[in-house]
Amino acid sequence: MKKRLILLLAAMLLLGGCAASQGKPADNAYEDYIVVGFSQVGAESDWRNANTRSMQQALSAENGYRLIIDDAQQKQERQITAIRNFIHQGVDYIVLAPTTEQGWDTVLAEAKAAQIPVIIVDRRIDVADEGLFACWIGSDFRLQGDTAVRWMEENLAGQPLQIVHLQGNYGSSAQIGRTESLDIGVAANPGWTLAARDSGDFTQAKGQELVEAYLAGGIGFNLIFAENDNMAYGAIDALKKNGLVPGKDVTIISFDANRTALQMVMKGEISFDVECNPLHGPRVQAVIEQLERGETPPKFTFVEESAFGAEGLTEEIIDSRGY
Ligand code: GYE
Repeated sequence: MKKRLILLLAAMLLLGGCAASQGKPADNAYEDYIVVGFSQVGAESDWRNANTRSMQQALSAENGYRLIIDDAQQKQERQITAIRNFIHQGVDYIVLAPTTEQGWDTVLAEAKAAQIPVIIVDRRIDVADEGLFACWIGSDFRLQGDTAVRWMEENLAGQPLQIVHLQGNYGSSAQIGRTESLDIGVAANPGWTLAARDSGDFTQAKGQELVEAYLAGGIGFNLIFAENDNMAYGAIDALKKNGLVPGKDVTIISFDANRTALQMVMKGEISFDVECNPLHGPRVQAVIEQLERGETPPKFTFVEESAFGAEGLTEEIIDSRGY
């Protein structure tokens, strides 16, 4: 409560005049102001930016929150520093979208000692004591990978596949789950071989760089399994630059199902895109409300997701989606 009051005073100093002139209740209005420190992975992809926006919209001042976002630029050390800063500032809640699964025990023990509940979103963490976080909300990345592999088995049956595999940043749940599925698919399908595999860190630039390097190196392939849309965009640019037709010369499988990518699915450039839902803001808000009421939210919540091929996909469907 003490920390809320300090922020209340700061907020009143900043907003006092305008709050009064707009006729807003000036005195007790910020007493329930909830301060949330959000350690975000970075801004590496459209998915990530949609995720950040969703958090900003839900944990807004109008909804009674003061949200402090730290962009870790995909570096775990930066996230650890950000969490320590949040503890130091005495925030009410910490939300962590972790870069990787490992390496959180120490800093989360510090948050626990400071009695700050930690909510994990998106990727998972692997800690010895699950009491170090209140709950986790995110996707089943292995299920996403399995959905992609099943589509390949059903739709490309009997075709020999030379696969270029663009991976996300190593050690992240999204990379681990999607990679596991492809590995199992390759082992189970005698006609499938891995032509090349590397991490493109979930970015468009690295996706393009890798595919250009494979083409320049004479590596033959007819399918790209990109672990997110941005790497798929980069791959498509690289193919086009080299006179290859995405969707014809090379089949592209992707993850996230952002609007831009779904347009490419409609055009046939991406053959199949597995949805990964980034709209965690309202889910985190609901969890904080539960915690505020003294309730215990479910420890693990998986969001529901689907997947898209060109069949049945329309502009209306794409427009109606939230990202
Ligand atoms: O697929 C990718 C992002 O962890 C689900 O990270 C997330 C992944 C997402 O950069 O685009």
